[in-house]
Amino acid sequence: FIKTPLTVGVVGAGFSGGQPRGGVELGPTRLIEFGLISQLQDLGWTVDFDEKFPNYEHLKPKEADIGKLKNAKYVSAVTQSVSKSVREICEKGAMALTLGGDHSLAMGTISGSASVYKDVGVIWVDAHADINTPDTTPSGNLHGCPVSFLMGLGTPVPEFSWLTPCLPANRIVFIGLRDIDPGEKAILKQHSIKAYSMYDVDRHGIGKIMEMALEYLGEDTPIHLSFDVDALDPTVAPSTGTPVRGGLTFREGHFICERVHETGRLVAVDLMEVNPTLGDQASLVQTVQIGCSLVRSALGETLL
Ligand code: EXY
Ligand code: MN
Ligand code: MN
Ligand code: MN
Repeated sequence: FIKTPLTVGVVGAGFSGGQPRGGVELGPTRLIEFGLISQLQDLGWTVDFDEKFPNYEHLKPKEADIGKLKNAKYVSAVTQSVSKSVREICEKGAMALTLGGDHSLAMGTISGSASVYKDVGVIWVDAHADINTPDTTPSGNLHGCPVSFLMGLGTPVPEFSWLTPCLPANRIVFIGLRDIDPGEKAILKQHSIKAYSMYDVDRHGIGKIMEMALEYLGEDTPIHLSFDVDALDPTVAPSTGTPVRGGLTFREGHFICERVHETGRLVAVDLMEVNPTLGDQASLVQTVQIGCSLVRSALGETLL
């Protein structure tokens, strides 16, 4: 999967157009200020990172909404650009690490990894299922929709014609769910999508959940881990735009990352929805630090 010498390509995707709150575009800057790049180098990785973050402002169209989909043209342009960046990293045999930014970015990251690894399996760690379609979205916020766009569900949106469906329903597993809209529940059921809610985590324990998830995806499958920090309990990761009580503990979150690292088949990681402007200074530090440590775990820090 990932060629040696182990190389990770970092995409600092400071973008907030998939949701209404400002600040999440500062996630990548803060994660890097807190030392993420050198931490990964200390783990033995060669880090391919362009000091200047991609600037997406020039992609911002004047009329950005499409019907009720807010900023849809902007989201489309940015995710298309991210898709290309991730594809190029994967083509080199490096690991693609995308720092968000809001979770609409996963339209780009997963279409990018899936274009290189045709049978990629996605582990989507989130309080939310992010599987609303243009028809079911209650908010019009596209960070609640990336999975349905990747799967090609709902009324097609011409502006997203670049995004050809690349994620079959049996190539994704959700972990940590606890805030799902009725329309999303129906979609999960209709497509028999594998989803472990917090109820399942409590019932089985995170160790068993990960074994079931990995077995489901298959033992030869390249893995794309898409980690929304709001999967963690708000007491653990407070600085995020849509916090929901009753989430993963510090250890459960890290265990997920450690276990996927251990497979040796992790090809892409997204760390999404860190919003360093929400909450006080202590919340910011805590959330950014946990973001860094989740990434380090996924890249092999905590296994002996
Ligand atoms: N399901 C709600 C919506 O579609 O608006 C909330 C989505 C929040 C999504 C966050 C990023 O995970
Ligand atoms: Mn999400
Ligand atoms: Mn979420
Ligand atoms: Mn290792």
